[in-house]
Amino acid sequence: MRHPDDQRTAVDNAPGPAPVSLAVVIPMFREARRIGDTLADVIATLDKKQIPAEIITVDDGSTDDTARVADRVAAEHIKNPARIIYRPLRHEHNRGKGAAVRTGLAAARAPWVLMMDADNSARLEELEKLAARAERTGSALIVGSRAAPDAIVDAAPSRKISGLIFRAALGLLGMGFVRDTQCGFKLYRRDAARLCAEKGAEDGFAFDLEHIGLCRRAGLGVEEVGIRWQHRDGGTVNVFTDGPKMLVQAARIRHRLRAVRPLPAAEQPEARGLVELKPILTPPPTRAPEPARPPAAPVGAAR
Ligand SMILES: Nc1nc2c(ncn2[C@@H]2O[C@H](COP(=O)(O)OP(=O)(O)OP(=O)(O)O)[C@@H](O)[C@H]2O)c(=O)[nH]1
Ligand SMILES: [Mg+2]
Repeated sequence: MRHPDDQRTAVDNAPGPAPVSLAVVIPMFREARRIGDTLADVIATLDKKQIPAEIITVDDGSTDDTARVADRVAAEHIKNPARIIYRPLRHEHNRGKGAAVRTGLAAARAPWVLMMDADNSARLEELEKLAARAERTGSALIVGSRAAPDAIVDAAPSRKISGLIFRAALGLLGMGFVRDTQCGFKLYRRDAARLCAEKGAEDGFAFDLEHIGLCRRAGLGVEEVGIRWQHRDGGTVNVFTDGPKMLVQAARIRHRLRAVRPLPAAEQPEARGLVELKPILTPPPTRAPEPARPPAAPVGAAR
């Protein structure tokens, strides 16, 4: 069932198709201290790679200065608002990361949507690895991973161990779809984004698991790609309280996923016209080399 807030927040002032290749969705809850640097880095990276993009921030009912900081940094750093479109969305009340990501996915108009955490633990630089895998495999959901063999992770051992425990528990539930379901860095093709926005129901931190399960069951293809991850202090996930809650959510998700059927071929045509990956894969043209200068006169030759 749709939350009454969904309508208000999923529709903003920019309906219709946008001339963008990528949407970057950032869920935020009390991120006033961390979102500024993240947003500045996202904008700089989009500029460097010359990717036309919309940045969709979803403030999940924060009571601090999150929205104001994000607005200020966007206004200061976006130099070309036709190429980088800033779309701030907001939930009146805190509903959870899963609900915020759904709002962002529903609002996105780009052919590809990157969901990333507000603390920049995985930088937008990592997008290329995910896009390359999407191009190679034709899969619709590419999940960044801290547990793939080629991942480069800087995090406390306790954090890694809790990740392993969660993964083992998911295995027991028959939900070990990928090594790292929970990483806050995932690339959705538009059809996958729509499916998750429409069929996803999990508001809490386990929503990632539901998205992976939905895309798998719908036959859209899910891939896992190792990324560089830098743990940042100031996080909100508490492994002791949120861990058990997430396992309850996982069991609920498993139950709901049983009802999901593969998408009939007629509902998958987006997949064919959607592989507009070039703009996010191809590096921008490098500047033409400067014309060769005439050789410098030997020292002391023209006195
Ligand atoms: N919308 C929403 N987002 C949240 C909520 N809690 C956390 N987030 C967002 O979820 C993302 C990840 O949260 P973090 O606080 O970084 O989590 P963490 O404790 O660092 O855990 P890891 O990043 O997995 O190591 C950030 O973008 C947060 O702003 C919430 O209640 N609602
Ligand atoms: Mg974090």
